[in-house]
Amino acid sequence: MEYGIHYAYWQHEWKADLAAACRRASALGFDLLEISGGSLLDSGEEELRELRRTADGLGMGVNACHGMSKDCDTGSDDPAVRARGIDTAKRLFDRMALIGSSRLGGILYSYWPALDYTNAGAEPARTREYSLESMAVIADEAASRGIQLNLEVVNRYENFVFNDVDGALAYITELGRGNVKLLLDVFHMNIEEPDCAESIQKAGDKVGHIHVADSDRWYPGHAHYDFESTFKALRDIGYMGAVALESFQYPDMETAARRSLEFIQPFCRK
Ligand code: LER
Ligand code: MN
Repeated sequence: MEYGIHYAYWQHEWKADLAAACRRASALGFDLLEISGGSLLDSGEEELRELRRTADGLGMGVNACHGMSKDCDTGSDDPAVRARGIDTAKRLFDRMALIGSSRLGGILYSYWPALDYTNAGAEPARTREYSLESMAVIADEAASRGIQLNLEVVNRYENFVFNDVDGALAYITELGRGNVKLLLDVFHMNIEEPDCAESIQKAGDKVGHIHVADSDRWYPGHAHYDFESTFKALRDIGYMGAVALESFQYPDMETAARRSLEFIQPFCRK
């Protein structure tokens, strides 16, 4: 398994220079740089080409993760908002071509963070229908460009469409698109899943990407999340994809990155 780092997301300092972030991640020992959809949309085309040249030169992978903003909510009652979400996904796909990335994860099926996490005022069944309708369009467009989507399962305080593996599997089964899998983030799983390893087993070949942080969202190894059983379950299902660090940068960015590497890399290489 490759071990990556989702840095630009938590540290806007890095947003300004993606190629530098890639060099820094590679120098630390990561195999992959994960960048936010926001950085993709905000960066100039030349900057993205430079990121690709840098990543290719270093043998680094680059992938993207995006949470739709509320005005791009793909499950909104407002057709104009849903259309903006679909258009944002297409613009992300255009930018991904520039960096040679074919995997997009995140909250594409709704918006994030949903601080009104009860989705007040909306009818859950209708929200889900609109979300599925938008995602069918987005997934088909992604498939035509050879892109895999990994829908992120987040905890109840951040979204409401689904919050656990059972709900997410039911959603993607109903969607019925072969290029749509799940992004399982152990921070969210630790809140919502009765048994994280069992949930990974249940998701099986639908696991498309993994985010790691410890139970307190510091670097892995800082608190009490059971990485041993999680990585055993990933090996059991034959998961060969990427694992990306998405933690708070405490006590500082460098220390968090180094400690997570020391702790997680041995699991990835077993
Ligand atoms: C947010 O909690 C998260 O896990 C991100 O990956 C959302 O895109
Ligand atoms: Mn995540």
